[in-house]
Amino acid sequence: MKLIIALVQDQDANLLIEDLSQKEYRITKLSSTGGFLKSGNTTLLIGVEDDKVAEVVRIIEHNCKKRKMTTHLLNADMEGDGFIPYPLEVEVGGATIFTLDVDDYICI
Ligand code: 2BA
Repeated sequence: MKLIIALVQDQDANLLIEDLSQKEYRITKLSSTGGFLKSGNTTLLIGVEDDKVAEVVRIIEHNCKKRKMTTHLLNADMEGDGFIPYPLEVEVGGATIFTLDVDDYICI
């Protein structure tokens, strides 16, 4: 069994969850915050059999779009004291996906 951890944009989360649920995947949705933009995003935990990982990744890819976002906030690794005087544009998404081996799966 695998645990898929998918970081997606909030705008894509509802349709993605609907799509996965219709195909009977079980999902936990967590509200999360991106470390760089410091804005909200969504983390999904999806436990699946090994042979379903590729299908889930395809469904995520189908529902999650790339978007351009701008920030004026400085990060810890940038020089300066708070704000960037010009907008910094970054491309976010479609999705960041981690796939982990699951040692044990117990529902009591
Ligand atoms: P954020 O950390 O808010 O990052 C938003 C977008 O900003 C990233 O999009 C990337 O395009 C850009 N970015 C991030 N760090 C940067 C840096 N040091 N310098 C310049 N640009 C930077 P995505 O790569 O699509 O990531 C979207 C969200 O997925 C991230 O939001 C974060 O919450 C999560 N994520 C991405 N990679 C991750 C990782 N390796 N570990 C944990 N979370 C990750």
